[in-house]
Order: sequence, then structure tokens, then C-alpha cells
Amino acid sequence: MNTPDAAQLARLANQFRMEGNVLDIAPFGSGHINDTYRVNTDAADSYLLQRINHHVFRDVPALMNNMELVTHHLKQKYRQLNEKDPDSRVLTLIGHESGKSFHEDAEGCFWRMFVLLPHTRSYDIVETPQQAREGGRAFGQFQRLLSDLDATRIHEVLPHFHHIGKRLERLDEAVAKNAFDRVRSVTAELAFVAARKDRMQTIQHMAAEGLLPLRITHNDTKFNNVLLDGNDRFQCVIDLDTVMPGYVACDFGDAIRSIINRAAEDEADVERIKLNIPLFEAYAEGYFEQAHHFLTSHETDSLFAGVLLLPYMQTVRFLTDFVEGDHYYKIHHAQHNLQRTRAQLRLVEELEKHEPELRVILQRIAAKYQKN
Ligand code: GN1
Ligand code: MG
Repeated sequence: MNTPDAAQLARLANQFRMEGNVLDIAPFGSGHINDTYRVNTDAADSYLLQRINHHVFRDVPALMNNMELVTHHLKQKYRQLNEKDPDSRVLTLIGHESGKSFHEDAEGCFWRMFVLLPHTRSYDIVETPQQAREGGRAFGQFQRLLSDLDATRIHEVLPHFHHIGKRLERLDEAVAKNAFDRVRSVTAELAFVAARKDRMQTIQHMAAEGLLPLRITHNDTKFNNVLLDGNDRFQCVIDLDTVMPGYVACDFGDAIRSIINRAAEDEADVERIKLNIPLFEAYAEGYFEQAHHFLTSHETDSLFAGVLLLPYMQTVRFLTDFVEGDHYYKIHHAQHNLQRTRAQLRLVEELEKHEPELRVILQRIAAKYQKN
């Protein structure tokens, strides 16, 4: 996909029904999949113009249908809760002049536009327990407000997205092909993954036994997908591309993956990857505050499995992309996926080291809400 120039971007932006005239357009955010641009205008609002990666999201109309349903449902819920300004709590899509919520250009690329929420910010690395607690409240409330949306109306846009068995099969295939002759440089990482294969099946097994309900989950609960306001209170959950039926433990685990790590997701110096356990506790507090209303006891029991599984799954995914020649995630240098693999692998090790302590914290918080 070519990088469009400023004039092309402005032409695209002008096809959406935004207010005002374009002043400037610049790349925005740190996502690994889509391309995002901030559009400043001479009107009150700024906007985000986004090119959806259609190599990852093969069925963009289905994806956008999900997004329309989910944002509509959430806004209705906030209205029922007498929220003053539901548009500040939920993403707002700006329609295209065609009447649709997205546009397909002559090259077959897909574009959409959102209102940019002013006075909000997101963090790649969490700094305070207050922020972590708000993250927990954000994703807990997100799941809660979507719990009465009919899940059969939501398309599974990325089938088996958090199915570890399928992810491991894909890695095996990539290794067997070894198309880029990279397997010999990752034997230690492959051994690490293989040694934990069986242990990481807990959620899949519980689901197969019928113990875990499929709910509408976010499936990309990195902390930087929560917008906080000027007082570090959560305002809005963003990045709704992967909202699909899923298990709450995966959302919990993916959020913890980004919150508990004192270093970046792709930290080059793995010695810097250490756990910030007070942030784990704060996130869990915030999450249970919202989620205890609907969580079953089996779901509560499954949460810790998600904490180990999601960084493990991310290890497998980055490693697979490295072996396959870096076609899925955007990379910023040649070894980037390998660096990410090693950082996530170290995070799994750290979590394993502290497992008993983390389990006790989680049980204590869960028990508190069970009594109430
Ligand atoms: C991708 O694009 P971004 O950064 O929101 C990925 C997530 C991963 C994440 C790792 C559709 O999310 O699943 O957890 O990178 N999204 C997709 O940082 O694969
Ligand atoms: Mg995403």
C-alpha cells in the first residue's frame, strides 16, 4: 500500500461529512495494523482519518457493520445512564458522501473517519494505579454495557483470533515452510513456546467444556486503547475493530499484558522487563467494580489463565510473523518482530515467577465482590 501524500489525504478527508476545511493532516498514534492521520480543520472539531488494513481485515463491510452496531448500542446505554454527553464516551463515525460509513478508493483501500475527542490522552506505559484502575473500569464497563447486545449480530471478523491452538498450528506451518530461512535464529524461542503448549490450553479447555460464555469482548485491550480525560478518569474505549464474540479472560489478560509491564511491548533490553504489581491490583479492582455484575464464578476462575495466555499468544504471533517474513505487523527495523517476541517471552517468564502472588491478589479482590 502506497503512502498517500497530503493532497490525496485532504481530498479523501473532504469526502467525509466533517465540519470545516482541512488545515493540515499528519500521521497519528502507534497502531501496528491500520494507518491513522489526524485532520485539523478550521471548525471546532478535529478528526481522525484511518486507512483500514484490508490484508488483515478481509471483510471491511462486516467490520464496519460491527462498529456501527457497537457504537450505537453503547451510546444508547450511556443515554439510559443519563450520561451528559454520550458522544464524548463513545467513538463517533463521520459518514462518507456515499452515505456509507466508509469509502473504498480506486486502489481498493478502505477509509473511514472519526471525531477526535479533545482533551483526552492515552498511555503506552501506565504510570499510576489511578490510571490502571480506570483501565479496569473502562473495559469492565465496556463488556457490561455490551452484555445485552445480541452477539449473533456481530460478525467474527477475525476468526479464531484468540484461539491459541490455531495460533500454534500457524506457527508450526511457518516453521515447516521456513520461507525466509529464519528458523535457525529462533530455536530458543521455539523451545520456550513448545514447553508451554499444554499449560496454555486452560481457557480453550474450559470453553470446550461449556464453562465459559461467549460474550462480546473488545479483543485488543492494550491500555493505549483507553482514552483518559485531563483528570486521568477513563472517558472512552477506542479501537473497536476486533470487537467480536470472545472470552472475558482474554480481554483481562491482554490488558494486564500492557499494564503490568514496566517496559515497552518491544523493549530491546529484556532486563528492564519487570512487573509493576500494584498496577495489576489496581486494574483488577477497577475491572471487578464493573464486571462483578455479570461475571460467572467460572469466568472469575479463568481470569488468571488469560494473564499468562495473552503475552504467550503475543509471543507466538510476533514469532510467527518474524518466521513468515514480517507481513502482518508494521515493523520499524529488520529485527523488530524478533525483539517483540523476546520482550513478550520475558514477560511470560516474569509472570510465571510471580504467579502465586498474583493469584492471591486476584482471589482476594474477587472474594470481596462475591460477598457484596
Ligand atoms: C495489534 O494495531 P494495534 O496496535 O491496535 C493487533 C493486536 C495485538 C497488538 C500488539 C488486529 O493491535 O491483536 O495485540 O497489535 N491487532 C490485530 O500490540 O491483530
Ligand atoms: Mg487494534
